[in-house]
Amino acid sequence: MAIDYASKIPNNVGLNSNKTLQRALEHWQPRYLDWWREAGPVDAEASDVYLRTAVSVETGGWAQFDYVKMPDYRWGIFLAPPEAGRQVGFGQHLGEAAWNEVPGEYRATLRRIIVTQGDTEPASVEQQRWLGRTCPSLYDLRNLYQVNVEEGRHLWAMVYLLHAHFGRDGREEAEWLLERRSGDADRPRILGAFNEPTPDWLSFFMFTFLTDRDGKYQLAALAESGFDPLARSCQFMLTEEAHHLFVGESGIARTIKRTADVMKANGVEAPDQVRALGVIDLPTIQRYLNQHFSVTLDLYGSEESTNACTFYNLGLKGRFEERKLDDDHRLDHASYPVPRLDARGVHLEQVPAQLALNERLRDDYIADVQLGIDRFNKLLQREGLAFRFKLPDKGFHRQIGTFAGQHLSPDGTRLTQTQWDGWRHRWLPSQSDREFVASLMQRVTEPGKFAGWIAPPARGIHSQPVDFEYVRLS
Ligand code: BYC
Ligand code: FE
Ligand code: FE
Repeated sequence: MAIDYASKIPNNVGLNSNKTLQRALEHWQPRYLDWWREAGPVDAEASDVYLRTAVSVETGGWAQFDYVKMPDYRWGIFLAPPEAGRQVGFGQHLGEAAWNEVPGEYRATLRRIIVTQGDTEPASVEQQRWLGRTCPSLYDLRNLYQVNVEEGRHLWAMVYLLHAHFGRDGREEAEWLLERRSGDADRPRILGAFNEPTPDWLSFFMFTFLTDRDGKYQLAALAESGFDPLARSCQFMLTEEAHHLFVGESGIARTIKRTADVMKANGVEAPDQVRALGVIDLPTIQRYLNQHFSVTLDLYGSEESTNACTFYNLGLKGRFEERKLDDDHRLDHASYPVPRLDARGVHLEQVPAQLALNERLRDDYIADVQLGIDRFNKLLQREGLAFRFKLPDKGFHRQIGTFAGQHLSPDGTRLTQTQWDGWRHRWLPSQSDREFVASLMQRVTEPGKFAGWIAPPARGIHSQPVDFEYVRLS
């Protein structure tokens, strides 16, 4: 399924044959570019960036690498190929033909899901706006820009659905998606994590390792949707997501590697001695991990949610890999354990599975993050270091659901306010941690050279050497 690149808006949805929709999107396009210039990556307008662009949505055929100026990137609308005879795979419409149009009574609910998803995409670009100024290498700068243009395209994917299926309301929502701004006091982005700053590259790698992984799990749940255009949009977005997760995980691994090398070469372990050698000490990396993990856990919503129950029953949002699960896909009689707090502490309680879908997705996510942590710990083991990373308890530092307003330590012990105030700096990045990390963020732009706090990658992008000129700065 080739993509029509002759059009102003590259697409594989036959935009040419729907002039009204085409005009509406062509009207939105310049406003999108205004947003990109105002809120997207700084100093990047004129640089040539070695980017991957989607050219078809077939396996293996969707990535073409070449130098592109980012404002000329061909943002477009690409749906995964349709699946003949696809049926709704869960909920009360199980087994009915999947919908190509929004069922009337589900409009408001579905629009809300799409707007929430769409809002995160430009938010992340805004959060990452300033990072180009402190890139540790051209290789990393290129990866940042690749993530940025693809998050921009994910916004396009959701805006297409709003324009194509939600009429005037959808067009208004598409405008507002360009109006809200990450961290803005008056018009913030919708979800908490997307209003947090991403001030340095350690935060960026944590964000792409942890928060883009929420993207993976939420998109996978939406890729099961009975509303076929949403399912196919999300399937294609997931293929791009894999690279974002790679950028995060490999970025953290390279940071750990560099620290380990310096620690061994100098025979030091104490954090201040490690810092004096210009690398990030492992306990600081752990605190950044705690911060980003806990903020991202909030993105799954409350443990028990009637919203999630409705999304599932109506066939709008499934579970992770719903199709591979071996049960009745209705969950009328199933239960699922959720954490509850009482005077004694945290315990698990079985509740109706339909109400616990947020918790289940969060648990699936946590298991996936743990695999990444295991890989970091293998790396430490290979390096002969005793330090190990550990995910904090899921109740640690939470703002949404059962644990909101409570204080738990990373090992899950309930704390008083005074204990929390006294100890939180051990577990979350302090002002001085952030200042230290910021002090290392020196821009390196000579091909093949890397900032002192991070190891080079094992290989380059798309078989290019590591010292390839991934960005030709203007
Ligand atoms: N911050 O019933 P509840 C990505 C609200 S990331 C602020 O528990 P529900 C990406 C909630 O909206 C994937 N508010 O929640 C990653 C509700 O509001 P109302 C993004 C929050 O609805 C990196 C109320 O609290 N996609 O793609 O079951 C880079 C009660 O909530 C938060 C999606 O999230 C929060 N953290 O679940 C780029 C998928 N959590 O009704 C991109 C679409 C909850 O009182 N979204 N609230 O006004 C959804 O499926 C659901 O909206 C949520 C929340 C899972 C987010
Ligand atoms: Fe995305
Ligand atoms: Fe992403």
